[in-house]
Amino acid sequence: MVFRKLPGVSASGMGLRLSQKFVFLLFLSGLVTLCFGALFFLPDSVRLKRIFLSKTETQPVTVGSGSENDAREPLKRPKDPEPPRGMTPARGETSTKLKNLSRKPTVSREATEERLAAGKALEDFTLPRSRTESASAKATSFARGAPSEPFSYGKFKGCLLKPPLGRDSGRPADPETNERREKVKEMMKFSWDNYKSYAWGKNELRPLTRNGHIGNMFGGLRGASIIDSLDTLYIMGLMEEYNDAKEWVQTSLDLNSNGEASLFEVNIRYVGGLLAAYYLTGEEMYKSKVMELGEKLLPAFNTPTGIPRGVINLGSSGTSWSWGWASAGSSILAEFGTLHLEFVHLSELSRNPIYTEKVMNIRKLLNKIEKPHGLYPNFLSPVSGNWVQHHVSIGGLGDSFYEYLIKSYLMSDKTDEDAKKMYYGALEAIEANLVQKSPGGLTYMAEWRGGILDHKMGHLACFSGGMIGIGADDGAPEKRQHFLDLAAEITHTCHESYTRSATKLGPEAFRFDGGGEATATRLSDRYYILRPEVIESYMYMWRLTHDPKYREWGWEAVEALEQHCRVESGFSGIRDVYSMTASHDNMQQSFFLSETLKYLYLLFSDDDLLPLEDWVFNTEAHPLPIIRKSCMQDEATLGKTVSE
Ligand code: DMJ
Repeated sequence: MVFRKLPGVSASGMGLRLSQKFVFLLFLSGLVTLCFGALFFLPDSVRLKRIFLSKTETQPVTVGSGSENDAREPLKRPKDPEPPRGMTPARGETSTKLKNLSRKPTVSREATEERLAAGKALEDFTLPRSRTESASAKATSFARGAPSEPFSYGKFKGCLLKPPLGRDSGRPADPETNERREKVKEMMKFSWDNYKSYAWGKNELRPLTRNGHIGNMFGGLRGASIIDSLDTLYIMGLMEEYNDAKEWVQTSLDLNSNGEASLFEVNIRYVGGLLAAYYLTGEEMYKSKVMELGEKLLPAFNTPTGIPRGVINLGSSGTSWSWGWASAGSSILAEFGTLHLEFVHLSELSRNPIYTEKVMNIRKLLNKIEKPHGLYPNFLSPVSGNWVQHHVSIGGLGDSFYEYLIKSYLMSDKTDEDAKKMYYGALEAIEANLVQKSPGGLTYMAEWRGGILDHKMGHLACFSGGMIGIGADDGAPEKRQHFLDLAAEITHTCHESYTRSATKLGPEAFRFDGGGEATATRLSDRYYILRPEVIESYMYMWRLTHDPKYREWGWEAVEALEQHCRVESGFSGIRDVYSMTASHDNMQQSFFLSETLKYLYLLFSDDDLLPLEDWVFNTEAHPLPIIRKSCMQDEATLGKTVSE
């Protein structure tokens, strides 16, 4: 609009009429409001925004949907962008690639190990150029106190107490146990082959419709089943399959995605899977991939408290959001509390302390904040650093936070005293407030809602048998036997939730009120999606006690999986564990390959396959080595390798 003096019209000031002035002012104030308002829509990382809104909360944009029942694997996943493709297999798309892959010469596990022993894989770690520059700039500013030498794979192997794969790849002497182990290996091969035939490169297999599932938990990253399977295939000696997986990571894993991902899921599956593959094989390619990915996760921590939000854009914006279903823009305990193991290893490999600093900051905040009855509620504001709701659970939303406390202590070669203190403190509060005994004598972990107990235990909470078991030995001397007994009791209860169903598989959640015990009372809790937690506890309890019942229980699970979940083209979850007429959910979850089958295989193997003296498993069952700082810094161990 152009303002000019009109002839013969009385005017004042700039020669504008009063009404024109008013319109002009109105326009100006509208413009200013618009500009200021626009600041709220800028990503957190934009400087302008930080200048103007530094002290205030930048309203978190919320995305996706999910269920408060399970932060680790939201049941109501954010809307699936890939509609089922009916019975049309994804074969056409992948067959050429598969043909090419099958022509590649197979590298045997022995050859990989020999090559490593000869020190050929010990090239210096290099990041892609642009990332190296920014990573090294950060490294310089944080370098004080960090070891200056680059990570040496040879030295790392020299610091292991035992060979990772044991004497004979963990093959048990007892023929029946070995037969059972072979059966589990066959299940893995069957799951893998079908994934490869029908869903290659997608995230998961839909075994009924014979196609791939992408989902939107991984922000456009693909191949979740491949990354999750690398270490399982390797320890099972399925080398042709392992080599196909490795080849895919090398040539087709595209980290330049621009989608919105769950920070937690990408961390436990992709970061964990790549780290484990690197530590087991020494292939530098895994290391550079995981470092590239790790750096993409860092912007999630750009919040006023440094507590990351749940969803992150993996593209250059690095914008992050809270889950739409999480109370008041909060972050979830089981999500931001399940980064520690992987991030410490990212620092270990890159010699860049920034990753450790990010997770230590979370630790510090949680340590300092007041806890109701010593418990850690599931929702925390990344802005104020305060709890948002007083809901406490050892199952979904809370679970792996506790797991990572004790595993951080173990992975630090028992030097991380804060983790130890926090773990045993939390366990004491859990015992005082949540652990219950049913009238029928079953020990279980109830949930806690602001002081009111909900007498329900989720399948997810069944990992706690194993967790309490591996932490028993480092508890106060007078408590050790008690912890081991508690671990056994919880594992027993979880086994009961399986034996009390028609299929001998356990429901998603079971209750101890309304007349029943260890059974699901709600229709919506009756499903089983190939989850590992109960079998995970059998595996740990077997290693800790060698009570043969754990192997028997594991075998019962194998038989039930075979009978109810095996379909023509893979394994599928079922909708009702109490019905013998199977209704399949058409999903072969990637954690079935990574966790359920791996834990079963370890259960029927000798203890020297991935010995607990050297390895901790992340929450997706990816083995990460215990970091022996003093050994790694010791000159004498340079070049030393443990003989396989
Ligand atoms: C896995 O992704 C991990 O075990 C996670 O910690 C929980 N949910 C699934 C398995 O149930």
